[in-house]
Amino acid sequence: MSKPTSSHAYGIGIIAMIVGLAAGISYYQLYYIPELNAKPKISEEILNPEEEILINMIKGAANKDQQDNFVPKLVNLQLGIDNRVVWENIDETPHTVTLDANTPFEDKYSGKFGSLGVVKPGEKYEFLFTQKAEVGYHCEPHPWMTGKIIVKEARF
Ligand SMILES: [Cu+2]
Repeated sequence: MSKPTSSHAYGIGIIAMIVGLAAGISYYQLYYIPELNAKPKISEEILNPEEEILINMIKGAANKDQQDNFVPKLVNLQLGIDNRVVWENIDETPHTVTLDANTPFEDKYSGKFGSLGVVKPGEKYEFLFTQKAEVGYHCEPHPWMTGKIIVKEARF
C-alpha cells in the first residue's frame, strides 16, 4: 500500500519540477532577456560628461512682456562633453520644462523629456541627453517661455 503512494508522490514531484523549470525558462525569455536588451550600451563619456549646461528660469519670466525667460534660450550640446542639462528656477514663480508637440523626442536611455509637474522656485530639473536630438520646449503655464536644445555628436 505504501509503495504506490510514494511512487505517486514521486510522479507529482517530477511534474512540479518540470512545471517549475518551464516557468523559469519562460520568465527568462519573456522578462529577463528583454530587460537586458532594453537599455542601449552608452559610453562612459556620455553617461558622465565632464561639463553640464545650466539654463536659468530667470526672474520675471512669467511676465509676457519680458523678452528673456529661459537663459540661455538656444543651447548646442555635444555628446560626451556637455550633454547633461540642468534647468534651475531662480524666479519666484513655478515653471515647467515641457516638450513641444512639434518636436517629439524620447531619449533611448533617459526616457521621456520634460519636468513632471512644476519646477518650484529654487528647484532644478535635470536631463541627460545620450543621443542626437533637436528639442523644442516651453513652459506650460507661460507658453511664451520657449527654448531649444540641439544635441550633436562630439567632433574630436
Ligand atoms: Cu513659466
